[in-house]
Amino acid sequence: MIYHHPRARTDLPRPGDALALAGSAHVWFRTLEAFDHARRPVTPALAAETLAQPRPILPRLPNDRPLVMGIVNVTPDSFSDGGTAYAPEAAMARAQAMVAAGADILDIGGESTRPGAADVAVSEEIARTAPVIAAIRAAGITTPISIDTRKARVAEAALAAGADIINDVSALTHDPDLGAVAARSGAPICLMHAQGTPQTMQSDPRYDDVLTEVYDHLARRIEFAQAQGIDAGRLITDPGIGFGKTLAHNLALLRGLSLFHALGAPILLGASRKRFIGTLSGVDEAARRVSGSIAVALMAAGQGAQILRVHDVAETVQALALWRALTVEETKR
Ligand code: HH2
Repeated sequence: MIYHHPRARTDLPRPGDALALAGSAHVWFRTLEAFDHARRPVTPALAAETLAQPRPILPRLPNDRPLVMGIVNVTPDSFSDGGTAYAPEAAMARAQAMVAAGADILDIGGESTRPGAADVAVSEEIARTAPVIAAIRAAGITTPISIDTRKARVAEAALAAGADIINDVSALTHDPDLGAVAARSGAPICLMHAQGTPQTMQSDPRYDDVLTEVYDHLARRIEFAQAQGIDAGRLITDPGIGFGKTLAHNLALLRGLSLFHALGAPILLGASRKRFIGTLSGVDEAARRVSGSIAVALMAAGQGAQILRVHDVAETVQALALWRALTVEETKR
C-alpha cells in the first residue's frame, strides 16, 4: 500500500499552484507526501488532481464547505445527551431546533454505541427511529436524514420513512444484510472504523501505527462495500474517534486526518463531546464539552473533512461561519 497524504492548508493568499482539497473553497494543498508501510518516502502513485476532485454526498448538499450533521439520539442511554431526546416529541423538537440552527444533515440513532452499551433489539430500534423520521418528514422538514444503525432492517425502515443516508459504525461488519439494503436503495453509506465492538472496544486498544492501520481497514471496507454492489460515489468514510482508541490514538488520527482523502470518499468526523475532550480539558460532564468540541471541529474543517457530526449545532455553525469567512479569498466572497 502506498499512502498519499495531502498537506492541508487554509492560510491566504493561496499560491497559484495550489489545488483545492477535495473541491473545498477553503482548504488547499500543494504538497502530496507519499510513503510506504514503514513510512519511507516513495514516488506518488496517484495524481494530485485526483485529490482535488469534489466529493458530492447528495445532489442537494453543497460540496465546497464542511457540512454540519446534528445528532438526535432517540435513546435512553447515550453517553453525551442520555435520554434527552428519547421521547418522540423531544426528538422532534431537537430535530426542529437543529434545522433552525443550520444543520445540513440530521443523524437519527436508536442504539447507543458508547463503550459498554448493550445491544438493542431490531424491533425496538425501529420503533425508536422510524416514527421520528416519519414525523420530521410529515412536518415538512426536507433536511437530509441519516440513520445511525448497524442493522439492515432498521436502515430499511428508516429509508422507507424518509431517511436518505445510512451511517454504519460497524462498516458492514455487523449485519450481513446491510450491504444489500444499501446497494438496492442507492443511499450513501458511511463506513466507520472501529476496533472491537461497543462492548469490548475500550478494554485495551492497540495499534502499531494507528493512522495507516485505520486507513488500511477503511480501504478494505470500501472494497467490500463495492463488492456488495454499492457505488464508489456513494461511500463516506470515518476514522471512528473513540471507537477502540486511546487518547493518543484519537490525537494521531485527528492530526493526520487529511490522509483519509486518498480513500476517494468524503470524510465524516464524530468527535463531539467525546471522552478525550473531557480528559484533555478536565471537564467531566459531557454536555459541558462544547468549546473543546468546536476546537476539534475547526481543526477537522481545516483538514478538509466534509461532514462534522455534532451535538451542538448552533455553536458549531457559528464557529464555521467565522472560519469560512477567514479562509476564503476576498475575491471569492
Ligand atoms: N459516534 C457515535 C455514534 N455514531 N457515527 C459516526 N459515523 N461517527 C462517529 O464518530 C459516531 C457515530 C457515538 O456518539 P453519540 O451518538 O453521541 O453517543 P451514543 O453512541 O452513546 O449514542
